[in-house]
Amino acid sequence: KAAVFFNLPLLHSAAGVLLKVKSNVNRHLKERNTLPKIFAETVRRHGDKTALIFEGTGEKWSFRQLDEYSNRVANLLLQRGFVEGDVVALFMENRSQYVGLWLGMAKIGVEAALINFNLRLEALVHCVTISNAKAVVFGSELTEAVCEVHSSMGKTVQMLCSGDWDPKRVPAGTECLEPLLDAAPTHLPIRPDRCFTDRLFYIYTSGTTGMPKAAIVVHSRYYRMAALVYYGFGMTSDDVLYDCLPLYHSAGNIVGVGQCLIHGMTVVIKKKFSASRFWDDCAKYNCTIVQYIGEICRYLLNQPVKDIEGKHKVRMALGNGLRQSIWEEFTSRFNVLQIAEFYGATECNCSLGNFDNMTGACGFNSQILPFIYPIRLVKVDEETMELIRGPDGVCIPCGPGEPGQLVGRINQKDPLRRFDGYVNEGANSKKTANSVFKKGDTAYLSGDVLVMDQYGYMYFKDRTGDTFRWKGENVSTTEVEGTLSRLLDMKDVVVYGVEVPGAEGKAGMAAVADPERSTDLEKFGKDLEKALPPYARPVFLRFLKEVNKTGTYKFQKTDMRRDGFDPSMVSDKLYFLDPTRGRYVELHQELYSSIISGKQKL
Ligand SMILES: *[C@@H]1O[C@H](CO)[C@@H](O)[C@H](O)[C@H]1NC(C)=O
Ligand SMILES: *[C@@H]1O[C@H](CO)[C@@H](O)[C@H](O)[C@H]1NC(C)=O
Ligand SMILES: *[C@@H]1O[C@H](CO)[C@@H](O)[C@H](O)[C@H]1NC(C)=O
Ligand SMILES: *[C@@H]1O[C@H](CO)[C@@H](O)[C@H](O)[C@H]1NC(C)=O
Ligand SMILES: *[C@@H]1O[C@H](CO)[C@@H](O)[C@H](O)[C@H]1NC(C)=O
Ligand SMILES: *[C@H]1O[C@H](CO)[C@@H](O)[C@H](O)[C@H]1NC(C)=O
Repeated sequence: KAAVFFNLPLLHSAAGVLLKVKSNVNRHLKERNTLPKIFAETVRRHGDKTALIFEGTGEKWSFRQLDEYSNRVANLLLQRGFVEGDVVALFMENRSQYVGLWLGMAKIGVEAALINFNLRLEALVHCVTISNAKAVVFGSELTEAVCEVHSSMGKTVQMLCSGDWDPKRVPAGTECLEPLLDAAPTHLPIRPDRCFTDRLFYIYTSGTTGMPKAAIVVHSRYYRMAALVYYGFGMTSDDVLYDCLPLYHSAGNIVGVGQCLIHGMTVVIKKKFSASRFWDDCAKYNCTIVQYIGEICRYLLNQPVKDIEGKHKVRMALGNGLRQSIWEEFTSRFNVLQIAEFYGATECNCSLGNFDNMTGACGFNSQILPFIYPIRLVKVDEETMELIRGPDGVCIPCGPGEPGQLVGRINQKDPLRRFDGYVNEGANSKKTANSVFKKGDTAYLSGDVLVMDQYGYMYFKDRTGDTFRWKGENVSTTEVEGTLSRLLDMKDVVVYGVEVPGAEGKAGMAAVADPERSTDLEKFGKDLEKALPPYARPVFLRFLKEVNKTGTYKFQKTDMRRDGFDPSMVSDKLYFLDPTRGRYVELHQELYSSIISGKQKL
């Protein structure tokens, strides 16, 4: 086995960050602090400084204004009989009051369920129902979506509408929020006896399959996620952060907005990511940090070169999912000095951070600090994600270069390492396993495959279940997507495996969003031969106008996987990589039949 060479100065500073956050968490625990109490301290320090800027309306709120607004929310809910532990669903798109609403609820121990504003019908009802919400606060822009499902929600659920409302269009009994808030007192409500490990709000994990799950976010988790990023990447309260991510997710609402509430940073909230306006906004507001997620960086590279893209003050891009294939192009073209790539899900305790700007890495291994941060990579069947265990029944740790699932040991007594789980209990058991580090322990399963190099740097390899096997090799869809997209001028490319009767494993298929039909297949085939080994080259291609994405720009593969490569099922143009000719040919019904029958070799 190759040895791992640790970068000692890096480990030193990372250990420092962890210990700092840990000691802060312990202090907040001891003082029975909560996020609203920490925010009160931020208001005391920063008062009239701008807390939030809402790009779009240009509205600015100082820390004091945000505090007063959230006090009104808290007082209104108290008047309405809401008590600690009640849940209120928040369903709004572009409301500048979003942060003030959930913060106000938190001030009296009411928990917000942050509902994805793209949801409709069953999924929307599901999310509201599992949260047990007593009220729904919705933005007037979503009136129609609310009307569609109102009859399926409990009769006792109070409805409050924010914005330009029309009493004739909203469900019967709906009240308009703003006049009620204007009438509510601005003084600080009496604080409930909540502590750092109590529930703050719920965030729904964007299941690419099945219904969303509500993940519990406790005060300490909110603090920890925001603080690890703040200290780990050396931010200051003078930074200005550009946050164009949805506020119903942890990246936008915790990692981004948390810097405002906890550390007094000005945060610019953009209602919706816009690739063409991105650098203009950054320049306009003097932003020094931008957030990214998923495919945002690729969309920016896809834009025509503009003067403004080099004339901003952005020094750091913070996020996760920047593909290795475009990492350097991104930093050099946009002149961003540091990529602060981190890894970590809302409900996961095994976060990682690339604290020293190492190209392509999302963090580093801390085997050397097992007592501070017990995480590791363990061997799995990459296709099924099943853990591979040794003769003693314990999982097998990976060496350098060996891909494995990231796991974190669970210790419920340690606030940094507890697992708060999901609202629906059944969902919990799939995310934890026993005897992972040693016999009888419990660990959190991230579901993601990473690989570590000999220096201990960790690189993201693939999402859950996204690896498939073809010709005896493991194909990482994330890697292939990155390569194809680069070859195809940054187009959206989705890669997945499809079953072919009689063939072992799954054949690779790539769906390419190409509305203008500008792909030169001849050239693409040649480029592919240089860029990818034979087993990783997609056997089938599907060209379509656009691919479906989640609110956080993750591709939705389920439908396409189901459609497969049957020309009678798919109206888009399909192609097949003819192995004898080494080029893509159109896939028509006859060719399809001969592939299915095994006559045509793959
Ligand atoms: C929200 O967005 C909709 C559509 O984009 C717009 O009509 C409405 O005025 C916006 N409301 C606010 C409060 O920004
Ligand atoms: C951005 O910085 C410039 C120069 O320091 C200053 O004149 C301008 O007012 C700032 N803009 C904002 C929105 O703070
Ligand atoms: C980070 O790495 C890039 C090259 O990938 C380099 O240009 C930049 O100067 C580095 N930034 C810092 C802060 O070291
Ligand atoms: C593919 O992954 C499995 C486990 O997931 C492993 O046993 C096998 O060796 C891998 N194959 C290759 C060619 O890397
Ligand atoms: C995209 O989503 C829509 C609506 O859910 C669905 O009808 C359509 O089939 C999807 N498209 C693809 C290519 O999967
Ligand atoms: C991750 O969260 C789990 C669940 O609470 C916890 O037990 C574990 O210690 C955490 N891991 C790390 C590395 O913080």
